[in-house]
Amino acid sequence: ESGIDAWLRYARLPGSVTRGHLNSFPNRIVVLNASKNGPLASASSELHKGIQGILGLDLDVSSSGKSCSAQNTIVVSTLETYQSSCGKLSPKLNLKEDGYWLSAKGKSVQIIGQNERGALYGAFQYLSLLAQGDFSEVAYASNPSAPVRWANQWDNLNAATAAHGSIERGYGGASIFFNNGLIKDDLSRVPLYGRLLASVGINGIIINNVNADANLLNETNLAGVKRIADLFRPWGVKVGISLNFASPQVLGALTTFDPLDSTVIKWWTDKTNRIYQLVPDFAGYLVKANSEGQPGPLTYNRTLAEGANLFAKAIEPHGGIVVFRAFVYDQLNETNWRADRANAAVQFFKDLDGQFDSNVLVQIKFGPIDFQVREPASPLFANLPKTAVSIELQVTQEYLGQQCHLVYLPPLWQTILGFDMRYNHRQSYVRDIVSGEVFNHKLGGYAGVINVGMDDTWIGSHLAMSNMFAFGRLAWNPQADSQDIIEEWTRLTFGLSRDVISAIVDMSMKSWPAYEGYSGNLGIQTLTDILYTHYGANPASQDNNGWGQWTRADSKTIGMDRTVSNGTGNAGQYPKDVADKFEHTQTTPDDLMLWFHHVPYTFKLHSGKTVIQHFYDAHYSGAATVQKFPATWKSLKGQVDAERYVDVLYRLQYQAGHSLVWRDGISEFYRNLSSIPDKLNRVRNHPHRIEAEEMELSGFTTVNVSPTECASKYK
Ligand code: BDP
Repeated sequence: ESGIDAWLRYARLPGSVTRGHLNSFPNRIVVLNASKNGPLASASSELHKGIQGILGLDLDVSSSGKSCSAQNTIVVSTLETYQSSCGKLSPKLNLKEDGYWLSAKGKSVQIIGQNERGALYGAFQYLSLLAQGDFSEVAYASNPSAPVRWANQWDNLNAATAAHGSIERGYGGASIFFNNGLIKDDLSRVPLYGRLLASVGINGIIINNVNADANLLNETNLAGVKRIADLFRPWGVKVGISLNFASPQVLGALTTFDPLDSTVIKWWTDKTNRIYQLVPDFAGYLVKANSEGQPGPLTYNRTLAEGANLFAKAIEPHGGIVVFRAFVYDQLNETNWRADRANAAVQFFKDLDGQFDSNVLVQIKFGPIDFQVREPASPLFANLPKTAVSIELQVTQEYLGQQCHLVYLPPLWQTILGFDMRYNHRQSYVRDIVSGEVFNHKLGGYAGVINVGMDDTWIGSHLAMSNMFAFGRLAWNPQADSQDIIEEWTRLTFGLSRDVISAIVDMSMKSWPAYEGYSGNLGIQTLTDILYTHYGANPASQDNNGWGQWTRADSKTIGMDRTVSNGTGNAGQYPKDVADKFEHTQTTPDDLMLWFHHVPYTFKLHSGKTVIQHFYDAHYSGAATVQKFPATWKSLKGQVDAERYVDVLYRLQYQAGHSLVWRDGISEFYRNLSSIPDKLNRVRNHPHRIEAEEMELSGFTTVNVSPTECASKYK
């Protein structure tokens, strides 16, 4: 169990579960009118393989026969083919693009997709039921919440090792796509990744870093992009790429990259036409422009919309889309108390509403800053009624423990997706804005920064894969229950043992609140190293930095004042009902108090605790929660295969230890700064902790530790 098959292991069910079901199981799979190497063909081979693995049955597979009489048969088809060869399906189906109908009644199973991709999704859904030992009769249609459900990879073209390209914020090894500035010869991981993505309804992928290398557009690499697209196509995953805005200059040797210049327009049009010659179903472009040093249209005094539309016009005749990232910010003057990076997206984009072409999708990070452990939903979601938008979530745990900490993310994502923006005083959940429903857009959707690599565990940790699984499930149905998702994932990944399921579900559901507890609470953001690594405790780096991620902590007070009356005005970027709520401490929830307000450490929260005592308590209880994880996991010994048992245990023990570093580092930092002691007298007083500098180990010497909070006596 290396992890390579993730949740698609198709492990044989025990006889006690299959008893009575094998005799009444269909004996063949019939696929109607499958295109060559398309998703229907994958559906059929996957069903065959899955049923063989799960049930030990070797079904006949055919593409003809008396398929319409569904007796003894699993029929797999698109709706159109089915209706033309077999007549109307009843009930009448209202399938959206990529949707499916799944009916399983004893020996008769129908898997009917709105398109081939939908049929593949239905097949995976059916296999998931079987793999969980669920033989109950079902008959239902399922449709995705939004048309765009894409993985974003931040892979670089350069070499991280001799053999593979690096991945920005990737924790699962080197790139599966690139090597030494080129696309790899060995792309054998690509179809395996496509299979995982398809199994949870992901229909597109951006293969390279948003900090994009123009060389991806050279002829050799475009031939490689075609090879990658050919390998993803059977899984219904369309390929797109991130663009470097200055490509016409850096690659094309033009003297300019001005988006309104005719030579630039021609350059991009030719490039786009060439891409579509090679990849006729190319998904589109992702663009990070004028952000964190990336080139963009502002250099030429053109608007961001003019920049986006440059690509939109080139790609429109081919049916592609342009995803333009809203992650553009400035306001990094820390001495100015009205400066606020959180304001940037709305300030850059609000006035452009209505100026984007209809095939542009503006991709918005879930919160106004950057994938922090707690943020309010980005106000930009409620400021672009005339523009199609999507939400960007991060599976790779950049600020959230980098796969060395178990942090199950759906509960965090759902605080955002379920947030009601009250646009025009009407119910307007973020999930309904990104689906296109609230403002009536055809386009809309989800991007997940996933960053799988060459590691057998894909993203670097077995348990973290539940986040990738859940990203797909939530993009399909943002109202799905987080706990149901982790239960399903656990059964598929670790089998049906009740102990294993309850242990993993319990740890996962507790993990985000625990991580928030020991890494930064009350909306102060993740108090991690902000300068570069984004890993480990470093509260001092949260001020005096040029990244606009500030706590504004001094010896008496803490928090960003984002009110309209006194602060940065950020609260006022939300629609009125919400703005009014965030403007005042009385109506701001505790978990966002320091996001919106600058208050004394002695400020009393709604809970009745002071801010400083809440800090201490939360850091202790968060760490205490994860202290129990190793013991919980050890209780499963013998019920989990040895390979994954050892790997997971190692990580949970590490997390338990690192949570103490977090707890003590943060608690002592604020104890020193505020001079207010912990009422329970825990801070600075940790009798059972083993101090590294007091240990002896040959070959090791004592050194000073930076940041100092992360070691007692700074050693
Ligand atoms: C930040 C990451 C950086 C990304 C940037 C982005 O630290 O590596 O390039 O976001 O999303 O969080 O563009």
